[in-house]
Amino acid sequence: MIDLHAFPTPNSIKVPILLEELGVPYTYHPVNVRAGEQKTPEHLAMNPNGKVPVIIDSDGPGGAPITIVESAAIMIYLAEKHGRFLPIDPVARVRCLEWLMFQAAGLGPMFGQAGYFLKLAPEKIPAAIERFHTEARRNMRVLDGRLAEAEWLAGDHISIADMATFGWIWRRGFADVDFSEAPNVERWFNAMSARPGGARAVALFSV
Ligand SMILES: N[C@@H](CCC(=O)N[C@@H](CS)C(=O)NCC(=O)O)C(=O)O
Repeated sequence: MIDLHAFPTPNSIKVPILLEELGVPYTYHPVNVRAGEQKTPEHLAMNPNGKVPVIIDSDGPGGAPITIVESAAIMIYLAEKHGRFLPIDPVARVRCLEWLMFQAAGLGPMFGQAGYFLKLAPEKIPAAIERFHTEARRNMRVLDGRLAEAEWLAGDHISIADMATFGWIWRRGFADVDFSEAPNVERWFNAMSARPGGARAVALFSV
């Protein structure tokens, strides 16, 4: 059994998409990040970085419980444990890991910072808005280029790279990014949304 501590956020939704695709049972524990619940002592004991998502797998390595933070690490752990969605073929595997890292270190942070400076910052800082919004849109075009040449990010088959990338494309409005320069991302997003994992994870986070 997996305990999922999360909230309807771009980084959180990756995990229920994968759990649904794997058919692994889990219990969702909402952590209201708008109310600061990610900074409580109980949450910090699980994740000293004070963020979501976190999972606890009661059946971890050697049968012992394990707590895991950082969404990309969670995705790799679950994919390896269940032997799905992290390709074995060396080329597809390296493509999967490339796009997983692109999301975690590039597209995700740029969308997050663009949204912060556009929507939440107490003062409007034009240089910061210009920097991060431009970068978010550029990352979207890079993603579009990959999806123009391949059906899925790792190649012919869906992988954890697609599931990880879905969250910020789902929440693209926060960063003021759309599909106008990214028709291939739109095709891919619609395909992801129509799959059981995408549809059920979105429904979970819509209540
Ligand atoms: N690198 C982390 C980022 C996690 C993250 O930024 N989570 C956000 C929600 S998408 C959060 O917890 N925000 C609340 C906060 O920063 O206090 C991961 O991929 O898990």
